[in-house]
Amino acid sequence: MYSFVLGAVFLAAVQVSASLIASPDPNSYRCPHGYQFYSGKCYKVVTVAKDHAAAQAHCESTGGTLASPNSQEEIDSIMDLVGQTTAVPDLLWLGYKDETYEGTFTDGSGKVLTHPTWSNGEPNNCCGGEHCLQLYRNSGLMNDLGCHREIGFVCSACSQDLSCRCPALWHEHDGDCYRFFGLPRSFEDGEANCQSYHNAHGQPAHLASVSCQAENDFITNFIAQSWPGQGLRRTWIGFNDIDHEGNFEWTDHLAEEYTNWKSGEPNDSNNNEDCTEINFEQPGIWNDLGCQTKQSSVCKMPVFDPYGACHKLADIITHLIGQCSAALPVQ
Ligand SMILES: *[C@@H]1O[C@H](CO)[C@@H](O)[C@H](O)[C@H]1NC(C)=O
Ligand SMILES: [Ca+2]
Ligand SMILES: [Ca+2]
Ligand SMILES: [Ca+2]
Ligand SMILES: [Ca+2]
Repeated sequence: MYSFVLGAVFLAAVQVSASLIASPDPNSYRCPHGYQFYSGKCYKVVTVAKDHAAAQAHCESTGGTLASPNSQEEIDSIMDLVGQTTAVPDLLWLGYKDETYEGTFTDGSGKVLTHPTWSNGEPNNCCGGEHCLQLYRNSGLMNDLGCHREIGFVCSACSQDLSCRCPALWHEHDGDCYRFFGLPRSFEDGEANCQSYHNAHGQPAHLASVSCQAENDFITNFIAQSWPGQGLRRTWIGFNDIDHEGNFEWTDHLAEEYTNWKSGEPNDSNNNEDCTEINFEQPGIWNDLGCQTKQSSVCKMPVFDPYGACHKLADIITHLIGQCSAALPVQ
């Protein structure tokens, strides 16, 4: 009897979740104000003409970023929304730029454009330099255009659903969100900068921890991609022995044994090296260094997962009837 009741509750829960996934109520997705949920993300087509920097600032001030589609599917979504909007200018900004490394278009999170749909003869870096990516309203094809031009644009933002789990400009990889910051900062300032960001659970970012070789490889490539053409970027990660000399700990309290020190490191040179950098002399290699050194930093936070706080079936049921959602603050 008891197991029958439990079974019925289980089935009901499965049915409720299946119906939620199959026919989502658009209002159940939490998009920033003014954004429209479409095919897994939130979008906003802006018809007021702005230059690229002002367009990006507008998107950021409304909780998103300039849209940076990287699949035909996402371009199709954007074209659908553009088609449903009136008075859209012929030219629209997307988020990619190649001003850092000519010919390589990246968005603000370091994501490289890998599936461009260039218009014939583009990108041509015409007329003394064109470094911003523009979409044609009618064809959905791309062109590089001077960033100062004032045209329409498309913002996108994360909806707090299962498909879009990192904040704007953060890169999702294997259950975490990463972001590279090129502005030179001390270890402490780098960590404080990371902690000024959080996911929709309210969990803050920290300087990245590294749990295994695969993650070390990912972070190494991510740094290289985020700043293409700039050589090896020595970058803070979260490992430090500030509290107890010789006893290294992660700022996010990760408890894993993995390290990737250069041989002879950590050497606590001049009794004054308590913080860890990656990319010391060779890609991916660690060194301890004085914490006041100012250099790049890489941050990491767990992805937002609406069910992550609710692993147990009972918790999922509670979530579905609305109580658990109190633990999931709207961003
Ligand atoms: C100790 O590490 C520093 C880098 O933090 C390096 O410049 C120095 O050469 C190392 N010292 C020795 C003796 O290996
Ligand atoms: Ca260019
Ligand atoms: Ca062009
Ligand atoms: Ca030390
Ligand atoms: Ca050292």
